[in-house]
This record gives sequence, C-alpha cells and structure tokens, in this order.
Amino acid sequence: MSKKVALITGVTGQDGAYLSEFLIKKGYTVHGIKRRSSLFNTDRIDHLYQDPHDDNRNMILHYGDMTDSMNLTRIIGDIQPDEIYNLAAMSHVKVSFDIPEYTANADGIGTLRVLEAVRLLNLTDKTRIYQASTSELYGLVQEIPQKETTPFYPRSPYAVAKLYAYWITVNYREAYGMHASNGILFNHESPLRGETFVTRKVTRAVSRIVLGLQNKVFMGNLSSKRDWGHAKDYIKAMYLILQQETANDYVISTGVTTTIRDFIKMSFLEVGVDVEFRGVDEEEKGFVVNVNDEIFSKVVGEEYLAAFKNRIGESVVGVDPAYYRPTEVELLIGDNTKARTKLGWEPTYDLKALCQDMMSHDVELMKKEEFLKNGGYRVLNYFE
Ligand code: NAP
Ligand code: G4F
Repeated sequence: MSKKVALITGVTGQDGAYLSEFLIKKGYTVHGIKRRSSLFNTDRIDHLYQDPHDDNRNMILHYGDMTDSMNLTRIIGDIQPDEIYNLAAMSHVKVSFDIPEYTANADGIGTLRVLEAVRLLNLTDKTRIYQASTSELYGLVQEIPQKETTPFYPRSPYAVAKLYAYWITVNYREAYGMHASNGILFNHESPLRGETFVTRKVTRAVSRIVLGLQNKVFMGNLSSKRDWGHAKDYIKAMYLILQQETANDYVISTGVTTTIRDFIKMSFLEVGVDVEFRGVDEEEKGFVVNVNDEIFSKVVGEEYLAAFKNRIGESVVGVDPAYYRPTEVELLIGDNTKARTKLGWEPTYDLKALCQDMMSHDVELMKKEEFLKNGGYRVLNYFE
C-alpha cells in the first residue's frame, strides 16, 4: 500500500509541529508549507527535518503563503495530497485589531484559496480538508456551554475572518460534495505555544521571576475565562475528523473553564509559590504570600530559594490596560459530546497536567545559560 500524503499549512506553528510528528509516526509522508523568513523559523520542527538528498524522506517543506493562490495551487497540484490540514493563520486575536486586512486575507480568503485549488485541480474526490476553526467564533457567547449548534458572535477581526473560513468550508462541502470539515477547537496550549499567548506568557514569566531574572509580569484582563486543553490531544482530534466517512464539524474542548487569574496562581503553585490577588481592575496585583521550601527546591532549585523568600509580601503580577482588547471574549467553555460520541475522542490532559508540563519545560528553559545571561530572552515589547 502506498503511503498516505498529507499537506499541512502552518507547519511551523504549535499545532503544525505536533501534527507533523503524529502523522509521520502513523506512516504518512508529510508536506508542510512554511513562509520565507530572514531568520530560521523552523525551531518547532527541526527534529523532523531530513536532508533533501535522502531518497526516503517523510517530511518535505515548501515555501508558500496563504495570500498567494498560485503558489498554493501549484503545491497542491504537485503533491496531490490525500489530506490537507489548513492550520496556517495570523492566529493572535489582539494583533488582528492592528492588522485586520492582512488577517482577513490570510485567515479568511486563504481558506478559500485552498478549497478552490482542490476543486480546480479535480481533487475533490481524493483530497480531504481539515479547517482550523476556533471557539473565538462564539465570541459574545449566546449559550453556555458552546456546542456545534450554538450561534456565532465573533468579537475580533481574527474571529470574523475565521467565520468566513468556517462557512466557506461548509459551502464547498455542500456545493461540491467535498470532504471538508471544521474542527471548532477551544484554546489549546503546550510548551510549544507561542510566547505571546496568555498561558505561555505566564509560564515563561513565572519561571523567570522565581529564578530572579525578572521582577514582575504585567497582564491584561485577569477575569476572562478559557477552556484550555493540551495541543497534543487536540491534533489527534484533527486526524480523527479526517478519518470519518463523511465530513462534519466538531467542537473540541475539555468542558472546564478557568480564569486567567487562576491560571497564574496555578503556575506559581507548580513551583511552590502561593500568590494572592488583591485590588480591582487596573489596581489589581498578585502578591507572594508563602513559599513551600520543599516544592520550590525540587522544581526550581535550592540555590534560588533564599533570594526568592525575600520577596514574600511583594507584588509579582500587575495589570496594564494596554493588554486589554477593544472587544473581549469573556467566557469560553465547550461541550465536546459530539466529538466523544462520534469520533471517540477525549482529552487526556487536565489543566493541572497541562500547567505542569509547561512550567517544568519553561523552568528548565530559563535556567539554560543563554537565558540566565539574558541574551536568549526576547522581551515582549508589544502589547499582545
Ligand atoms: P500558531 O502557532 O500561531 O501557528 C500559525 C502557523 O501559521 C505558523 O506556522 C505560521 O507561520 C503560519 N502562518 C501565519 N500566516 C501565514 C501565511 N500568511 N501564510 C502561510 N503560513 C502562515 O497557531 P497554532 O496555535 O498552531 O494554531 C493553528 C491553527 O489553529 C491556526 O489557524 C489558529 O488560528 C487555529 N486555532 C488555534 C487554537 C489554539 O488555541 N492554539 C484554537 C483554535 C484554532 P510562522 O511560523 O512563519 O509564523
Ligand atoms: O491566550 P490568548 O491570547 O488567546 P485567545 O485570545 O483566547 O486566542 C487563542 O485561542 C483561540 C481559541 O479560542 C484561537 F483561535 C486563537 O488563535 C488563539 O490561539 O488570550 C486568552 C485570554 C484573553 O481573554 C485575553 O484578554 O487571556 C487574556 N489575557 C490577559 N492578559 C491576555 C493577557 N492575553 C494575552 N495574549 N496577553 C496578556 O497579557
């Protein structure tokens, strides 16, 4: 039997990296589209890289961009993929308010370009398409919890662009009989998560604070709630969606929601530090109230304990309204019944296990020499 061929747009991103590894292990040949960049942008997939001179490569990268239809059509025509995972997107909600037109082009029309390429190349019967839809579609939520039938109410240029992508995927399925499905994925995180999304910003900052490399961290809205799962679980759902006989749309979530504030407390607790929040709105601050010597020494290192204990009573978290969004999504919580019953999918990580995975990774990362010397740490200059 010949190997299945998958094409992943957004292969250099968090999900693209986990999905590539997963599909290669399943015996696929994986083609990925990466953008040209003046610096290397393949950190997350470098371990999967194979020399182009190797005859039996199972991971092949192509330069491309979601805003270039000819490029996408050529790549899809050359590869003739069995499955396309359309993961590429300008995926940061706050940034989409700064670059709304680009976001619409890449995230909205980009999806149309992929669908139309498959149609024009007469691959409709061969190629199955997964569209990376999002819980941001629910925005100002019309129902709690959110499920496949909950009406959408997008609250950002990102979510509006993804709304177009969602419906054009449904339309191509209905109009041309294409096997095109939406995964409506709720927030999913991991040690590979981009540094400016809230969980990773927190786990990096907490790691640096306990190591004495950073004084405090400034956040935006601490009260919004997210349904967070682990990206490793969520890419399996993408795969399962494309293995179904008929195309369909699925909510992928854990069904548990947590405030940003509680995620911060949870991250500090992973290293034995008890943080208490006092004050309201812009005046809210997180103070160190206790340190568990045993946990701190085990996870961070005994040599950092005395210095950090001097910080008991000090604030380590503040609020800067520059991180607020013009319109916020206050609450997301998904009902994953359809995915459980029809796909047989269920999450294996709860939030504690996810937080533990990210914290242990980031403490070790920040301890590396280049981070200790500060040279390897990129300060987050922008209000993302
Ligand atoms: P991510 O880490 O931000 O990765 C996005 C990927 O898209 C990167 O490989 C990026 O390339 C690429 N990309 C961006 N603009 C592009 C363009 N114009 N042309 C080609 N490639 C482009 O995102 P993720 O967390 O893996 O998410 C994957 C997909 O799922 C995205 O579509 C996102 O919107 C959606 N989603 C994510 C979540 C979540 O919680 N993670 C939830 C629901 C839906 P560079 O590496 O060069 O930047
Ligand atoms: O981590 P976030 O930036 O993720 P957001 O906006 O929920 O979007 C992510 O999940 C979506 C799925 O629902 C994806 F479609 C999308 O591509 C992306 O992956 O922010 C989460 C929450 C927001 O309410 C935000 O206002 O955290 C709040 N927040 C508070 N302080 C912050 C900060 N977010 C960021 N990025 N930075 C902060 O300092």
